[in-house]
Amino acid sequence: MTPSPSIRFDVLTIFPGMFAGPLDQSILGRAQAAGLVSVHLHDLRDWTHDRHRTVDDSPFGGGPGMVMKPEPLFEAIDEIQPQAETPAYVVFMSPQGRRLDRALVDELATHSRLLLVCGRYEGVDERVLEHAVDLEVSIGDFVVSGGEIPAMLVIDAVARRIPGVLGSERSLEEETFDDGLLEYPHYTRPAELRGWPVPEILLSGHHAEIGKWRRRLRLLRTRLRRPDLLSRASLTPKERAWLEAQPLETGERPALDATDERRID
Ligand code: 9D3
Repeated sequence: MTPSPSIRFDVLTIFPGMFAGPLDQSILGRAQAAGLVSVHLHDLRDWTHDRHRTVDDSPFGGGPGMVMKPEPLFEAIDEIQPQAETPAYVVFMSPQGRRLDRALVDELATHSRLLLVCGRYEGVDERVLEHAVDLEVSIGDFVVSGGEIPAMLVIDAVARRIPGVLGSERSLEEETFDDGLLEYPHYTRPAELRGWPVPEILLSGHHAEIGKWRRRLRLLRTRLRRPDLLSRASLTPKERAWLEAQPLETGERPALDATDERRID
């Protein structure tokens, strides 16, 4: 038996209670029960020294909002780091960070231990970022209320890259068929619902034809919704030529109308 790689997440937050539900369900719950993933939550206020357990202060130089005080963060990180054999790669969740994508998820999954630090308030004292943080990560160009939900998202996405976390057949599938295209549309029973039929081909039992139909829809749908993905997707020259020849409005439902900004024409 080869040992299964596992990953440990430490999370530093003023809201550890936010993490209980989401991480204990479904795939992540099973992965934790199987010992493939562990999540250790730490309440930043445990490293304050005043009666009010203060973690923020007003910014030097003035301006709106509050800043996370550096001392509780430094002391917490110093105490959490030796709690396991390997020191953690320290990630600060921040709107100023590197945008999370598949490549970054894979990079993060190469570490056996991640310490995710969740920000609140307008920001954190810059010295923490300079001296205690390895990487700042953003989940996208929109504002959320703090680093906790972004950290959960990182845990979910990174844990899925650990062998055994998904069903073995499913993770294999994700490796083998990761051709950079969007998925084909899915249907289940009933074959007709409120007058809306399932595409006839799917009921035909002609598996080769169904496979071709699905591939065509994946190509058309990727071009319509995410043309940015096509340059790096694995298409045969024949498929590229076929797609070039298709009218732009093919293969999508009418709900995508002329004003839809995803249209490329
Ligand atoms: C007014 C300037 N805002 C910066 C865009 C202040 C601000 C808003 C929200 C500062 C921090 C936050 C809390 N957000 C996060 O901590 C956060 C976040 C995000 O808002 N978007 C995308 N990724 C992330 S990761 C952490």
